[in-house]
Amino acid sequence: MTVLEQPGAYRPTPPPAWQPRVDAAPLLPDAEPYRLLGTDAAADIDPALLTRLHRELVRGRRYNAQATALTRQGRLAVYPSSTGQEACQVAAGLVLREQDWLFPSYRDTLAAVVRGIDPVQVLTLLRGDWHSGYDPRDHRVAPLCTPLATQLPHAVGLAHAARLKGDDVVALALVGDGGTSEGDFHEALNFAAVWRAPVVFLIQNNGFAISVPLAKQTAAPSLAHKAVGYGMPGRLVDGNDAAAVHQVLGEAVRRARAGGGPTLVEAVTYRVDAHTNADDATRYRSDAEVEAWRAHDPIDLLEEAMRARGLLDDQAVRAAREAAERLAADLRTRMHQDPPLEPMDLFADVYAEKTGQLREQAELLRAELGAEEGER
Ligand SMILES: Cc1ncc(C[n+]2csc(CCOP(=O)(O)OP(=O)(O)O)c2C)c(N)n1
Ligand SMILES: [Mg+2]
Repeated sequence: MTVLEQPGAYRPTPPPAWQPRVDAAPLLPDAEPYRLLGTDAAADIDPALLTRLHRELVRGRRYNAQATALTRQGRLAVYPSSTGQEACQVAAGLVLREQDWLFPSYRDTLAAVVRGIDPVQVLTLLRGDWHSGYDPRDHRVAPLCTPLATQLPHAVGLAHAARLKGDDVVALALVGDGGTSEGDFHEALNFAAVWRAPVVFLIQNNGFAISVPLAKQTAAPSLAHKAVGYGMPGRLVDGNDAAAVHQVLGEAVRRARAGGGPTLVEAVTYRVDAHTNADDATRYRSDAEVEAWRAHDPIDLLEEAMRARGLLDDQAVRAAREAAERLAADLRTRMHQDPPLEPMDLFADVYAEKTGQLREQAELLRAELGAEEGER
């Protein structure tokens, strides 16, 4: 007879795993989105940072307007504008060190531009010309990701691998409010916390997943609260306050770099334009709602705070706008040129080794191109 078979002899004690392992309270986000601009603490922000943020916000607004115009001229297949969300985009593009990695979604082209990639290269995917117009390794920016939230496990994998190798690398992954409902979001956050991976997740909560408002997406108190369930801190920040987003992301990046593990940041912002140029937003939201958010505009908030400190005058605003016009003019000129395209490139760089199906498709295309050539 074994001890397990003796009645009353085996009284297992609960294993320690059932007990809470960390105190939940320090992980909880603030009740209200954190703000800096317009508060007393704004007096301490580095003037050089404010000037940089301002220049990039103004350039970003113009870049979005120009890219949207290019869709009407048939030069871009589709454009998901980040107008209204520039504070998140600019902060994400500026907050990393050179060796760090950014993992953007399709909406985060401005963050990639701010990080230093040529805007024409950034827009190549949305033009439909190539898989990605830039080499991710050149600027440590992963390809723009259209399948929702799939960039998040990639970011965790890269960050975890860097840590195992002893490389000083932090990954910053961007995702939308809608993307938080994907399984990839759960898997990425869970493993990031278990492995204490040096990764920061930034949710840009812009109110909608195409036409679906956040209230239909989740019953959570906030998206930042989701962090607690994974055992990482959640931060809630005003996504239109560029200084606040930059500070909160900066703290999270430093924490990750120091071995403190991941952070989930929810930036509350608003998608002022439609989902893309192909969407009619008037079908699911009111003009009054959009106007209310225009009154909380990221550029206005920053300009007000800078003028209050004597850090911005009309001449500086004019100079920022002129720089933005130069970017737009350059984008127009170069996006109106037809790039030389090699159709067979469609099959390059998809897999290290082409699958049978891809080889078959490549042969079909080659035959078709050959036939066209013969007809000429
Ligand atoms: C896995 C997957 N499912 C569905 C879609 C179609 N889709 C494209 S954008 C989008 C809405 C995403 O909303 P959100 O995550 O809030 O990002 P936003 O567009 O607001 O920046 C959906 C459902 C997709 N791209 N990928
Ligand atoms: Mg959204």
